[in-house]
Amino acid sequence: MKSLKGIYTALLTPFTADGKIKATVLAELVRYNLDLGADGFYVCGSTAEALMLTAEERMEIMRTVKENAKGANLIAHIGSLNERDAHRLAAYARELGYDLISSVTPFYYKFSAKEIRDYYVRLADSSGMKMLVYYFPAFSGVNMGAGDISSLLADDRFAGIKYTSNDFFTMERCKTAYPDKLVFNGYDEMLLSGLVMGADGGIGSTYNFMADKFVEIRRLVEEGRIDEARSIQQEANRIIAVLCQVGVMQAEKEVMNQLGFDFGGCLEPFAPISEEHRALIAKEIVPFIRKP
Ligand code: MN9
Repeated sequence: MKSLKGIYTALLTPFTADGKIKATVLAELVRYNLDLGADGFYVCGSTAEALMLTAEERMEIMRTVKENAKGANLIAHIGSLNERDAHRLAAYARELGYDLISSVTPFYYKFSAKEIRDYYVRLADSSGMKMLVYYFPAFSGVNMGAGDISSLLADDRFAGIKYTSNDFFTMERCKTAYPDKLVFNGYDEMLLSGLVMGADGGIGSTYNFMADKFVEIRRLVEEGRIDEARSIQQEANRIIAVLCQVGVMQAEKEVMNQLGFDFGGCLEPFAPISEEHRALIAKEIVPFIRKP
């Protein structure tokens, strides 16, 4: 049974000016991340702008990544408020041979804990795939305590959780209660914190061009070399601070463009990046990133 622990890039999606997916550039991104040492890919998540895409577009991304991932671990985010689409995408993930499916907690309509649990159970049962809960309260507006999360992790259908929160007390309580379940740290700027509290790895958007840094942080933590790990986290965080100043998604795509990928920009409603921000990225980020 292969390990699903490790560093997973939450892949960005390259688009043409009229919003079509650039499959060849996405394939180049996958190969670049394999060279950076990524253990796997989190496909069609927030970072991919997947919630702004059709089911067919998401299937094209899932297929393109599978064709180029060279056996790396694959997790498909199949979540949607259109649960019919979510079931179609979950079935497609199984057909392609993905390792896990994942979904953001159903949002907007303030669903109850039981409605959220039943949503996950239906998707796992209909696809026969194990589910990785995507917990991102800052974006979804759905807050769960250790009790709610534990009621999910107690069930065999759940492989674990992508935990994008700075509440490391709750993370530690869940990991201690369910040591065999996967817990992935979701905020890249806090990977070291998550790892020392028991996370099995990380899933992140800045990994698209910094996976090598995060692979090294995880290796150093495993060797107990915390001070060295912290130095690399500080290096990554200086870059992440600039990304946050610009707008994470728009900035990340501009980094890819300046690294030589014909990546394009974000889909509307995201605003295009300014010339001032392009210059800031050229000065403060790209010189410190490993070139393809
Ligand atoms: O899980 C990720 N972001 C998105 C949260 O999914 C959009 C992170 O990788 C952040 O982008 C990163 C920078 O704040 O930690």
